Amino acid sequence: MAIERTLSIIKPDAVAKNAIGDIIARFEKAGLKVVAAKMVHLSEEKAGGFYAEHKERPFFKDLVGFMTSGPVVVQVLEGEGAIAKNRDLMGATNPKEAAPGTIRADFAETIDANAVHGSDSPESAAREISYFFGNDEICPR
Ligand code: RTP
Ligand code: MG
Repeated sequence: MAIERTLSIIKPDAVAKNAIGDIIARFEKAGLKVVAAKMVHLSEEKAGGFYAEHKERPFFKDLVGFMTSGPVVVQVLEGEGAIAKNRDLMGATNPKEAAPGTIRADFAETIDANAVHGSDSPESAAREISYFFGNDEICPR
């Protein structure tokens, strides 16, 4: 399988729980490398633009409110099949449906505050990575 990059966000609920290290350890143990990372408190504009695909959905306002409620940690993860691997590690969107041992099963309580984001396709990964990082902020290793 090809080496890919994907965008991961540790969301405000997981940052507030002091779970940044535990979550990044799961990525590293699964063979993914962090090649870019920063902590940022998103503005409404930045969070809304990030989730623009959901603009017309009933949960959009709550989603932007949640994503701007505290700092997040944004990372680029690199590795074999990184996009699907990260989605597998995350578990289902609704933590109540997430498989045991996944990040959302272990760190999230609700569908609104579900601990992590991960790109869902090569196209969204490319868009999301460039939404947060310039080429000079990504460190191949
Ligand atoms: P994410 O984009 O954050 O990685 O999550 P996802 O792909 O698993 O889910 P997505 O469909 O892209 O939805 C983005 C976020 O919106 C919230 N959501 N709420 N109330 C609802 O029915 C509902 N559906 C989605 C979730 O917080 C989800 O992570
Ligand atoms: Mg999504």
